[in-house]
Amino acid sequence: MDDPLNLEQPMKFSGFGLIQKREANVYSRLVTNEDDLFKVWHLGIPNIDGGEWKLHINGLVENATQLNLTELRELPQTSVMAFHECAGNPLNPKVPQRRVGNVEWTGVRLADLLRLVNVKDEARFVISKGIDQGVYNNVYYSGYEKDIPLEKALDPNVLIALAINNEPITVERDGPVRLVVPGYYGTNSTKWLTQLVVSDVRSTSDFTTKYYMDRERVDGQIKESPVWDVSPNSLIVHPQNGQSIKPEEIEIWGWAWAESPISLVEVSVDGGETWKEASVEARSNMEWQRFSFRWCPKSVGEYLVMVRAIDVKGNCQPLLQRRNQVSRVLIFVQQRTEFYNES
Ligand SMILES: Nc1nc2c(c(=O)[nH]1)N[C@H]1C(S)=C(S)[C@@H](COP(=O)(O)O)O[C@H]1N2
Ligand SMILES: [Mo]
Repeated sequence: MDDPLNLEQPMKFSGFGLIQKREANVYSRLVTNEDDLFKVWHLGIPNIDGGEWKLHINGLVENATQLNLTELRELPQTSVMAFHECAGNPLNPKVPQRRVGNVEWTGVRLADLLRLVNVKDEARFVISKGIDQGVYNNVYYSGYEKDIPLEKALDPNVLIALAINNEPITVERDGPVRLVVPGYYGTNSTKWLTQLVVSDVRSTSDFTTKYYMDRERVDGQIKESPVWDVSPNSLIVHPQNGQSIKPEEIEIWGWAWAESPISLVEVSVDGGETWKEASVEARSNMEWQRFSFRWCPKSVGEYLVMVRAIDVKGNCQPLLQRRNQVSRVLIFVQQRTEFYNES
């Protein structure tokens, strides 16, 4: 259906070409249930036997190595709670989807593994490879491949994860092992992980060069930037798009997040004419942050409620045409919110 205002609401399940459900109540908790967290895959779900699974670490390292599941489980385990956001459809990267959740991952720090193999001086990137294979956008791929800068790979929040919300990750989602890169878009968190390659250059895979590469025209030139850091974004949990409310005080609330902490959230109840400051909780590690704003509608009618989050670096959600464009819901204020009750 044509949606000129782009009044998108969060989706529970997604995938490219899969079912998209619109349900906001799954977002009412700080920690998203694994069942409620979106799943995205490009190539299909591989057949992995945990007993056979190995993680190979090689490239620009002194001691290339491989670890099996038992060896990985014996290394020190860390937990990180973090927002997890999909950058959207790579064929349509400016269309907002707000496939997002906030979950706790547990596993081995990538930094610990990199210390184990002793990274060479020339190293600049860590390339991660997933074992899934299949066809995406009419091209066959024998694996999924991403890269992150070495500096990010050494961030203590970056994990080789074995569990989500204290449960072992399932092969259906991403198991037995996946990379998790908190603060970066979901695309960088390679699932069904089998190989890490330390490199002095970026990966040449289509998933890093063709897809998930933002392109913008600056002074007549095309400027490319990898889809890494998550830009400020927000999700209105209450009220929901299309909801009818009574002319009484309500709490407009939701979540805001970015690679850097969010320091300010602003709300507009007049379609962006005027903005007021909401209260926003301080960031705890890499979690999303709750914002809230108390508002009493002055009269019955239709209201376009908008929210924009601003991070500590001053980056703000743009109004339109970006994956993180200003969040909005259209709501109705009326004396009675229930009608035609025929029983
Ligand atoms: N191996 C592999 N890893 C992958 C993908 C994939 O298709 N294959 N999709 C990526 C994308 S685009 C996203 S948003 C996240 C989704 O992770 P989730 O399904 O656990 O939510 O996984 C990323 N990692
Ligand atoms: Mo994604």
